Amino acid sequence: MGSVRQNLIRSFLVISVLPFIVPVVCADDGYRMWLRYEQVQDAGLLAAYRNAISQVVIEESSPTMLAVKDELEMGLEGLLGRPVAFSTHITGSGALVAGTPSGSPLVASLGLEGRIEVLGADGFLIDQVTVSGNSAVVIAAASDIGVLYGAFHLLRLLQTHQSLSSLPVSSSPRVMHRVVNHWDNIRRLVERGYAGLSLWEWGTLPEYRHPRYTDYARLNASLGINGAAINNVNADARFLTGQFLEKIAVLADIFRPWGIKVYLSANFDSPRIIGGLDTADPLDPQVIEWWNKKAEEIYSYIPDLGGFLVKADSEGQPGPHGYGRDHADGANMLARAVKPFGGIVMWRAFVYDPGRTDRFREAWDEFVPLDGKFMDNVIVQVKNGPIDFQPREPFSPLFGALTNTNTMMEFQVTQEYFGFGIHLAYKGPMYTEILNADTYAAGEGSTVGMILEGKVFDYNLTGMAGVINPGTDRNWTGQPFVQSSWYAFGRLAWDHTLSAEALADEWLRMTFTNDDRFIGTVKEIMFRSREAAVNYRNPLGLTHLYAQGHHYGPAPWTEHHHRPDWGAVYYHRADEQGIGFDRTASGSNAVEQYHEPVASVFRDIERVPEDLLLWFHHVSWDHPMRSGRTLWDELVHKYYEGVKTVRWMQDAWDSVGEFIDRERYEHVRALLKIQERDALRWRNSCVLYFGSFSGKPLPEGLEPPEHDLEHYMDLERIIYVPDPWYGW
Ligand code: BDP
Repeated sequence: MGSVRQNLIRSFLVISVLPFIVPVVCADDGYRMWLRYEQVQDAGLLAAYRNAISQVVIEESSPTMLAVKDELEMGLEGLLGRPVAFSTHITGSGALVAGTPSGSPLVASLGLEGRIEVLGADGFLIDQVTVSGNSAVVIAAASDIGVLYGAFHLLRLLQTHQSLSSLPVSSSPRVMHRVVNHWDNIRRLVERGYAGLSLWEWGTLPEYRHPRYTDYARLNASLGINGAAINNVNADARFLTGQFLEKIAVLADIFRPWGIKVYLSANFDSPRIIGGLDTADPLDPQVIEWWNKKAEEIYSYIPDLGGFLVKADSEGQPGPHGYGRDHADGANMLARAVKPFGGIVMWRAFVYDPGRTDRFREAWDEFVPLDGKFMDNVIVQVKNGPIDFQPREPFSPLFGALTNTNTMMEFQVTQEYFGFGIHLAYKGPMYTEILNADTYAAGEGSTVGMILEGKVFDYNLTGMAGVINPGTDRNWTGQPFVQSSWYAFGRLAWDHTLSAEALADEWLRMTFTNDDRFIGTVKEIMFRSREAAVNYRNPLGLTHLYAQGHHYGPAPWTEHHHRPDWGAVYYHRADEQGIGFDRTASGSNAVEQYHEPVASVFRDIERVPEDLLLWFHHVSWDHPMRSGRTLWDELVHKYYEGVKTVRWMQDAWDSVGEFIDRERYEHVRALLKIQERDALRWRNSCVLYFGSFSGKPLPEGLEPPEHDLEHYMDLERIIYVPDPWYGW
């Protein structure tokens, strides 16, 4: 974090000559993300914090406790605007004590064991205590990692200007495996990444330990993330060879003190590709033996590898089907190989074959018959919706259907379907919409979040994964607000009951400023941004109208003859009568995959939520909507509303420029301009194209599209696609 010290010195100089409360706006390139640790500007709070914490007492010296020490040192010095003394014993009032009862006699003497035990290994407690007449704040946990999470939480309280009188706080994670997934390739191009090259420098590892690796681990650990699958699920088998394992082992060493385990995406055909066998049949003894040996070798490099992540029999990736076997055969073979080392297998359920009736149905149809057949160190990783990370999908019906198979969530943080590294689209509300959805799998209250937590079915492994996009861009994510979705994902993986609003608030305070004038406006921008993204692309339950391949601009006209489910017309099914995909009994009947009463609600055109309408019904253009408009008019209005919101976002952002640094202000401002251009193109393309079916005019009072449909169809070929991985 090279610029931290410089910024601190600058802030200190300004603060020492001016009275408190003068906004200090320093240059910021976004590198520090939400761990900025700028000095607290509120004079009263600053004094209270300085009073409460004037020294830090840490008795333990494990690598993780050294990480705790480093983080507290940097964080407190920044926030309090002065160095804080570190020692192994209390010298007076105002101590911050951090440790575990088993490693710190001081923490053990506080009699907190009972309160700590109930929090589990990763949980923490922060409280005010008195030690020999001195008041102190204690961060206590059963493990060093728990202390680390507590330290980050305390720093977050200070960063967001919380009063310490709200102590005690205690917290523990609701799921076990809180994992980020990288879609990074050996060539360092990041699939759907949009923020530079892969963070992992294969050319200089294992010798060079780029400082960014540690900062990456800190950022994730601050959220409670405890796993990172470092390579693309479209996996290159060479990652499993010694040449790369040696490099990956160094990453694992760097991440370990921060509580982050490395996972590897494994290519199912590795025994053939790098092993010299002529089959990868999961029941073939030679193949089994190959994987057992391979696991042994991998664990000799990385003794605490988390395990494998596998995309099999999906979009051209090899898998057990190629050998006449099923997903359970494939997953269990790998699970047996890693079991002796404590590893697990995250087996993805993102599967769909060409030519079946309805892509929506396929994951459920393939996995439900296998329920109960997976080993207990397998966890099936399911995308939030039945299709593919679209701006709005109903929850995947697999949540609630796998009663005897560990099931985890896969969210996407990177903006594959949300405008890449350019558009502003905070995904927090999308995540909570899914997590809070009630599946009714075991009666009312069986929300997706409760299922993930293992509260509905008896899962022995629980987890949540997020596909993140950091790359070599100085601010890690390209569009700065992608950081907010990463933040929200990580915090929700810790506790799915948190609200997207509270998380936006926290993130803004930590990432930009605590000035309420800024927070109020920008929180609203964030909140409206997701719905805008839905509205200008695919409102009312339309989906996947993207140009195929890169998924940036609109191409609702695309037909794919070999893979109909890779063309947009497959999804919207517009004709002269109406639009939408009939998934009721008269169509694919995918609604039957949901429990009651969800199935009945989705199947009923009068009761289905309107924002999911066209996911489940082919609806006549004249269908009356709740607004009193016809479906056609409503659809067009939604498209126009999307653009209007983006224009509002631009104005709102302009109005708060004075509260933050120029760099990030101007960056976002420029990106919003591009977003407006793109939103217009989406709106005009879709309205003109669908109008060619409905034959209806634009509702009165709306500005007509500037060009005709042919013009917008041409743009699909002409306009540069900002994604080096895709290759334009
Ligand atoms: C799709 C992406 C593709 C991924 C795939 C997956 O377009 O790049 O490989 O998901 O999740 O959304 O496997």
